[in-house]
Parts: sequence; C-alpha cells; structure tokens
Amino acid sequence: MNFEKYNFIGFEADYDESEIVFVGIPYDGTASYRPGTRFAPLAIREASLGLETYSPYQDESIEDLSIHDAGDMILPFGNSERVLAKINEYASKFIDDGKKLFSVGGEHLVTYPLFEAVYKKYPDMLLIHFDAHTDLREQYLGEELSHASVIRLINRTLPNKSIYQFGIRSGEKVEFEYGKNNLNFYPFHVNDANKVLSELPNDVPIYLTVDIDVLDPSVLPGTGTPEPGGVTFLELLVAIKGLKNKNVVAIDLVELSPHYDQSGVSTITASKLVREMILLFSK
Ligand SMILES: [Mn+2]
Repeated sequence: MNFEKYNFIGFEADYDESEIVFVGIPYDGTASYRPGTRFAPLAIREASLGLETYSPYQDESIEDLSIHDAGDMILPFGNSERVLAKINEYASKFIDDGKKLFSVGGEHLVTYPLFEAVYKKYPDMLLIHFDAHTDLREQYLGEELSHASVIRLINRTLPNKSIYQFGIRSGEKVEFEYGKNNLNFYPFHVNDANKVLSELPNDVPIYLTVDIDVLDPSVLPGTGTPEPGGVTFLELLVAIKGLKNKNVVAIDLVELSPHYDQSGVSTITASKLVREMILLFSK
C-alpha cells in the first residue's frame, strides 16, 4: 500500500533527477521577540495543498519545473554555532550536487550558513534582501549570531556593492546610516525594486532572501516582529519579478510564524509566495 505523503504541492521529483531542492529549516533559536518560526515549513507544506500549481501572474506552472522536496533539516537544539554548521553542511551538499536551493525558515539567521554555502561556489554573487528590518546590527544583546545581525555578518564577506536591501523601515539610526553609506539601500517601499533588479546583468549569480515581515502586518500578521508600514502581496510580487530570467541560484523565505495568525491566512500567503518565488528558477 502506498498512501499520500505530503510534499509541497507539485514538488514531486526524485532528488537525483531534480534541478531544484526545496528544504525546511525549522530553527528559531535566536528569535528576540516572539518565537515560533520553527513551525513554518510544515505549515507551509500543509497550506500548499490548497494552492493551484499554475501561476497566472507568470503564466507558468511549478509542475513544469523539476523540484525535490527534501523535507526539514534535522538540527540540534540550543547551540547556535552547531546549528549553523549543520545547515551549512546540508546546503553545501545540495549546491555541490548542482542543485538550485529554495529554503524555508526558520528565523533569518539561517540565511548566514546558507549564504556561506552559496558563496563558496559563487564568489561573484549578489544578495537581494527584502525585509522590514535592516538586520545590520553588529551584535544583538551581546550576541553576534542573531537574526538581527544576519546581513551585517554576510557583509563581512560580501562587498558593499553586492548587497541590495528593499522595504526596510525599522532599525537603529546607525544601521540606517550604515545601509545608506555602504549598501544599495532602498528603504520604506519596494517601488524601485522591479526596475533595479531587471537592470542587473543576466549572468551574475543571485541569492534572494525574503523576510516575510516586509509585507504589511495587515497582510501578514503571522511573524515574530511585525512592523507596520509594509508592502502588499502584489507589490512584493511585482518587485521580485524583476529577477525573472536572471541567474537566481538560491532563494530563502524566512520568519513566518504560523501560530500568531489564527486565521491561517499568513501561512497561505507564504505558500503562495513560495510558488511565485520558486518560478524565478525557470528560464
Ligand atoms: Mn525582519
């Protein structure tokens, strides 16, 4: 007997034949306000069962791609450094096997070891970052390894001109100054993103990281640090479509915290974003 086993809808390829690997990273060990993002990958898979596999926005179906759902990473509790090392090890394996990688957090700190795995193979990469928060703290409560410092950590390796930030509307004054002075910094909205991204060269490897709290809390209340003044689903969709036909090699979606939205709409929104974002891998 062979009963139903729930992958994200349409992600049915075997590992060996797949071009794209989808993986959950259920880690929220440094969540500074409200934890719970560890429950996101499973919730997103469940909500995906109500989605169409066809995107009318892009006139493409995720079934036309070859996507393997690898399940959720098995991670130790408590020790951030060991967790990050483990995430890096798993991600490096996928990248070394020639896969494009779509990861679902978890909190934003998971992007750091994912970035390191991608950077090893693509040192000329760009990082495109959508978020309500700068994530540029040098440390948070004395801790360098924090979801509030992930972009600053990445910026130790990746040069200033290689990082783009969109939708930022919260952080310390020094973080905003740092962003303005050092990064390609587009705060408060995502209106410029489509144009800026579509003008990037077609061959340069791109890592897209989306903190789902870039969306307005009225659209997406289910997140650990909601920040009023955000963008709509459609605005975000138009923005990321600027990456269509670019050389996107890795994507992550982080910071969904399903239990803070009793309606379940936040998780459905995240699932729909997964569908639209993973289509950026199609050529
Ligand atoms: Mn954020």
